[in-house]
Amino acid sequence: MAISDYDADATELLETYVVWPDFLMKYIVIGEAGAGKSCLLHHFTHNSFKEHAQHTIGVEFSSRTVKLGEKRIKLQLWDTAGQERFRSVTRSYYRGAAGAILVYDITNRASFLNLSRWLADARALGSPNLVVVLVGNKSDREDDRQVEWAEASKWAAENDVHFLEASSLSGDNVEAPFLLCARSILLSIESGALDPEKAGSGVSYGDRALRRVNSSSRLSFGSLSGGRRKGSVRLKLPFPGSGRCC
Ligand SMILES: Nc1nc2c(ncn2[C@@H]2O[C@H](COP(=O)(O)OP(=O)(O)O)[C@@H](O)[C@H]2O)c(=O)[nH]1
Ligand SMILES: [Mg+2]
Repeated sequence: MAISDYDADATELLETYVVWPDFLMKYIVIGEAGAGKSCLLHHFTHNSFKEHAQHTIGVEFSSRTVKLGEKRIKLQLWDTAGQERFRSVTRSYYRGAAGAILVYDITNRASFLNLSRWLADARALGSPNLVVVLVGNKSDREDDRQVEWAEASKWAAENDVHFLEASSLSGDNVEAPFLLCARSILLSIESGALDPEKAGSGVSYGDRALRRVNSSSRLSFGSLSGGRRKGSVRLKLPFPGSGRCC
């Protein structure tokens, strides 16, 4: 048996046990201090509410791999501090982000009124194809609501961002913003608008994709090969929770 056959066997074995991602995507989570960014991320990565949340100092990193259709996507998640004094530090992490989860607190009108500023920063510094998902957090506190769903939905449409409400406490809709963002980015890749091989795109091919490129000298993603595609991919996105989304 040739050495390359052993290599092929070993690779197959590894792929059975190791989950290789097809893509890596950089996300930033931004918005006013106290909006619930860290709790939202914590629920997404740990499937539980973060008790005794403390102010984020500067920037914190976490990651989670999700599956959309046949694609495995490793999300690299940068949680930023909302306080003004950390602004210059946190802004340096915006560079080249593919996705932004922009969070406000539905019970705090000020956190909604400041959204334009956060969005402008993210658009100025993130990837040119930045996908933004606006999240109205704390939907469990309906009685204290200060921002109506319709008003936020209108703002989102005017500013060309996706929108939904979520609760990091109950877990309602906590996965949806991250999946919605990934789906939009994948569709940009599929349409040829976003090239993962381009620096600053905020997306790169993961090991699984590279392995396929190396072994067959071509991408075997079907349609997910940027502008070179022929067919089209269908992404099934199961949205957990019953919250509204547009
Ligand atoms: N009721 C409720 N409280 C939340 C929710 N998300 C966060 N909180 C609370 O809001 C406060 C700020 O949360 P944190 O995640 O630290 O906000 P950040 O500054 O945006 O990261 C904390 O006291 C959390 O317990 C939520 O969905 N519902
Ligand atoms: Mg925080």
